[in-house]
Amino acid sequence: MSNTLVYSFAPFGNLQVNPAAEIATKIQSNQNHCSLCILPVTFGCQKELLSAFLETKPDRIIGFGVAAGIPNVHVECYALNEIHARIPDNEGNQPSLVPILQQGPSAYRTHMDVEKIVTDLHTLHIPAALSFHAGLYVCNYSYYWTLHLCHLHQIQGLFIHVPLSPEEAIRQTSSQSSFPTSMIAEALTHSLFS
Ligand code: PCA
Repeated sequence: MSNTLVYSFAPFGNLQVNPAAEIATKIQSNQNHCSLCILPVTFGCQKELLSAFLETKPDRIIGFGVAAGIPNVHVECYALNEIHARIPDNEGNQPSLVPILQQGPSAYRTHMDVEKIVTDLHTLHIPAALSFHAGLYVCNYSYYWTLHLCHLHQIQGLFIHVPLSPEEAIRQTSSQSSFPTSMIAEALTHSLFS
C-alpha cells in the first residue's frame, strides 16, 4: 500500500484561507495511508517539508497551491531552479533571479502520469490542464525541493495548482475565476488515489 505525503500552504497575500490547504485537508481526511503537512509560505519551507518527509517516509509527495486567476486545475509538469518573487514571502523576503539549489539541474520533471490525471479530472467534470510553468514563487520552490527529494530517494512527486475558491474570489478587488474546493477535492481524491 503506497504511503503519500500531501502538503499545502498557509494563507498569503490577501487570502484569508488558502483554498489549496482546504483541498489538501479534505483529500488527506479521506485516506488511510496519507499524511498532511501545511507549510509556511516562505523561501525556507523545505525545512518543514524535509521534517515531514523524514517523519512519514512516504513513497509519494503531492503538493497543492493556489494560483489566483487560473480558471482550471493545473497539473504541473516541471519545477524550475529559479526564484523571482512577485511579492514578499510571509517573512518579508523577496529574492529575485536566484537559483534554488546552486549545483542543481535547471529543472526537474515529475515522473507521474500527468496526462491521465488531467483526463480523469475531465471525466469527473473538473476543468483541468497540463501546466509547464509552476511560477517562480514559493510553490515552484517547494516543488523543486520535492522533486529533488524524489530524485534522491527514488520516489514519486507532483504539484497541483488550484483556482481561488468562490469565497476568496469574492473578496478580491478585481474579478477572478474560481471553483468550489469540495468538488476539486472529491475529484482529486479519485484521480490520485484510485
Ligand atoms: N500559492 C503560492 C505559494 C503558496 C500558494 O498556495 C504559489 O503559487 O507560489
